[in-house]
Amino acid sequence: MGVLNVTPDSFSDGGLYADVEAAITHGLALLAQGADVLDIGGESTRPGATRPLVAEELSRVVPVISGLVERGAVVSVDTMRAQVADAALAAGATLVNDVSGGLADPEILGVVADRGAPYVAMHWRAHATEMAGRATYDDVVREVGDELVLRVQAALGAGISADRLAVDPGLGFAKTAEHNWELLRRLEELERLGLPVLLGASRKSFLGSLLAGPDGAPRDVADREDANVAISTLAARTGVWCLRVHEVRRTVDALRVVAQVEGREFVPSDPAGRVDPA
Ligand code: PMM
Repeated sequence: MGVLNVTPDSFSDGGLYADVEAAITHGLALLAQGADVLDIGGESTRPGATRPLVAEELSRVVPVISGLVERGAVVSVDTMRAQVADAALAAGATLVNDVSGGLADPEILGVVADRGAPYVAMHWRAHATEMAGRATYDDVVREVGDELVLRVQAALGAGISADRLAVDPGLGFAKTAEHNWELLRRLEELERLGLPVLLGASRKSFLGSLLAGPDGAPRDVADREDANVAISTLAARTGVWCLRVHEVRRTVDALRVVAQVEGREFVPSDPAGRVDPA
């Protein structure tokens, strides 16, 4: 899954693709590098970010989604809002990636159910202005799993079928760096949910801290990609279904290596089925 943030303020690529044509060009480049799906988001969730108005979010994502779908892309919309999910699906998006797992706007679950779209429920506790204060756990892996079970139950209750669901532990969302590492150490434990797992390390700040220089300054965002590829490689070995990344080619190379080592052929799945968690 290639990340395409059409926001002025996302931490890694904010402002780069705010213009529709620039966004479409970048999306096509990610597809050429081997992305199966493009995840288009119009709201930055970086720690402390303020929310855009609904109209703003719609005007950012809908033209980019239509433009890329017209050019044959399979598109996911990264939104917590029912109204945006509905407009995105109407514009041709296939999948809804909700970082709040239906907590921010519970109506999103009904919209997804009505349209029969695949849905990714990410672990989330609070909006970006409050999430740092919610990063307290006794056992982060158990609690993230338990809270995801509740989100899955809500999705099923709203009518989304089990074979349309995937989950994501939400690296960096109401989690400290140590929480993220613990989740990565024990990723297999999420298998108890019985659902495909999506993972997005996408150059987040825990990688910047790990790679800090001798002066303690975090490694620059643009220079965290090798660490990101290492995570993708390890995650692929544990059977993660989907990796959400900014640099597609390097991740695809890593996945090809993993497939080779595991004695499998690397075959990107077919365009119709490739974003179907089932
Ligand atoms: N991270 C971000 C945005 N959307 N969606 C899912 N499913 N999982 C994530 O970890 C996730 C997400 C924020 O990171 P970005 O700035 O790289 O988009």
